[in-house]
Amino acid sequence: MPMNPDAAIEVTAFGWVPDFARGQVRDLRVRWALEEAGLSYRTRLLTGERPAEYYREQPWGQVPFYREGALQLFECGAIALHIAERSEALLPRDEVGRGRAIAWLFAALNSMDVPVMGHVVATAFHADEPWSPGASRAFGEFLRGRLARLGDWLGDSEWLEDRFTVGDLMMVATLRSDLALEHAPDNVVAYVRRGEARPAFRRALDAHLADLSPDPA
Ligand SMILES: N[C@@H](CCC(=O)N[C@@H](CS)C(=O)NCC(=O)O)C(=O)O
Repeated sequence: MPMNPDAAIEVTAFGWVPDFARGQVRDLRVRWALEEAGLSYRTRLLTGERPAEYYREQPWGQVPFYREGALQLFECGAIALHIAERSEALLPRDEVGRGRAIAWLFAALNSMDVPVMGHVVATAFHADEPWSPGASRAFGEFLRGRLARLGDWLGDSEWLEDRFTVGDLMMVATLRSDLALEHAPDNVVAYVRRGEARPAFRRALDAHLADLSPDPA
């Protein structure tokens, strides 16, 4: 869906981030879910210092933040689930399919995001610390174990269950950084590339990048 300044749904994103974060900020996950669901949205871009009031919206001052009428949501998982409830493209209607999709959504944000973020923080964010190499090795090993099991689960399947769901959206989004994928078996890398090839993902990525100014405010 094209972005629409009159849309009822507003997504808060950053108006500038450093190069390494472009294409990785989590508003992209929300945009992708909206694209899959066929829902149009507008963006509110945060630039410069975050205003004190913003911490009353997102307790840590982070993005994404989602507003739709009286509903205000933070946490990309909660937002993605809310969007998925509106569209069978993301959440099967039958109880079993719906439950499995939600289980994978939690798995992405818990079982997988913890080792991914631990590895990123230890390896990249604190690269200059003396403890970085040891912590990076430990998280790398933890992550490799999780990715190997995910590869076993996937085998040669296209998606985590018998069709694409919000669980795949969140799993692909969680894994699509070089630091994570360098530890992944080939079938997991192919799975992530399959997710990134979806037209809805491409539209979301283009819109995310188009909203980012080249210079900090
Ligand atoms: N658990 C939150 C994490 C959000 C998050 O980490 N946002 C990052 C961008 S991807 C952010 O706003 N970072 C700036 C900061 O923490 O000050 C979610 O999944 O929505």
